[in-house]
Amino acid sequence: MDKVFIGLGSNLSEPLAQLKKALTALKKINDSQLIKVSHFYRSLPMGPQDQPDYINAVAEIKTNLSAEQLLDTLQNIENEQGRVRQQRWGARTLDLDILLYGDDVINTERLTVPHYGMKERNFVLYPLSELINGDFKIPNMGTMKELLASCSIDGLQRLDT
Ligand code: ROI
Repeated sequence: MDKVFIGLGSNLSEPLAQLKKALTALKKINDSQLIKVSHFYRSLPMGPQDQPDYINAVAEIKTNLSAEQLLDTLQNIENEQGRVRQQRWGARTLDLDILLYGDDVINTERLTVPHYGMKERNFVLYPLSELINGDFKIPNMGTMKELLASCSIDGLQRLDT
């Protein structure tokens, strides 16, 4: 089985409830197991500022699905939770991103893994750092520790839920 990390984000229609519902859906994915979930974080929007704050988290799963099969499954979950694809960088009900898929490097039309934006995104790196240790090498990006050291925690607030 491959160890996979998934980024969750929402800033519409009760974001906290959206993430909880998404985690319930992640538990039910075929040939997979939900292993761990980070704390939830409140984060300032990256992109246009005239949108609500986000709630973000990262989940670890183990899966026998291929990356493409997993992507299909995650897109189904997004769609079931009313995802509409609006403008790039705009508000969204639910985003589920494959951050890491084992130590695979994937560059296809549909998928870029490790996720291209993760090193600039504190709302990805900080929750992810709860689940993997500092010496872990993210393919093509460096260690978790190095990435954290060059990513400001500004605008990110860990929640107690
Ligand atoms: N900003 C934050 N804080 N969290 C997100 O999950 C998020 N997702 C996005 C964009 C629009 C880039 N901004 C975000 O897709």
